[in-house]
Amino acid sequence: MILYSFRRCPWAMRARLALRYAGCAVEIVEVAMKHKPAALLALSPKGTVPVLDIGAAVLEESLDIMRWALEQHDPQDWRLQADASAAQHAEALIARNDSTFKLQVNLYKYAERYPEHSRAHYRQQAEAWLAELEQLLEGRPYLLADHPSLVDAALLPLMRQFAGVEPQWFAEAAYPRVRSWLEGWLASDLFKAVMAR
Ligand SMILES: N[C@@H](CCC(=O)N[C@@H](CS)C(=O)NCC(=O)O)C(=O)O
Repeated sequence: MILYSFRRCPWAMRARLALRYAGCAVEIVEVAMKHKPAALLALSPKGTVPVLDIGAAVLEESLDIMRWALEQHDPQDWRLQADASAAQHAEALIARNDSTFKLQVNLYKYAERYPEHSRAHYRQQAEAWLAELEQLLEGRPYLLADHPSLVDAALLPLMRQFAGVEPQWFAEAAYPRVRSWLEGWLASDLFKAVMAR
């Protein structure tokens, strides 16, 4: 199996996290985004990464890749099969992360391209999401359970990107649980392994 990936892409990151957690043996091909390999475009003309070629099928969305990986092996119940309402909540959070928060991070990170408002304004817009996650982390180390799950892995790469825009602001912001949740993931063997060069 081949995963077409780009090391710093948040969507590729979360696909690699799930594949590695599930112990799937994949060959990772690092794509030069300005020179996408013909083999990738032949499999997936839309030209985004990650793309997973499993032989019988091609998965072109990071979330599909994550779900496929967890179907292979899910020793810590990342799918939250033991708690149906948490699993539903996970879907809703991931959907908002991938739509609203993604747009907010884009505006915040590239504020100079959207001069209608200041970077601080775009950051404030995104803060509602941080406040919501902060509440979820009250009394537990992960977003929806006492153990890591799909939603943590799906959300953390974009939060990492958000935190990296103004690291000093993030370090001092009123979201200590989000900060330690993120720091814990970034320091984990799993995350380090998927970011290794
Ligand atoms: N919804 C897609 C998003 C993937 C995506 O947008 N990846 C970016 C890189 S971070 C990409 O490949 N963009 C195409 C390009 O830059 O040419 C997924 O979750 O897999």
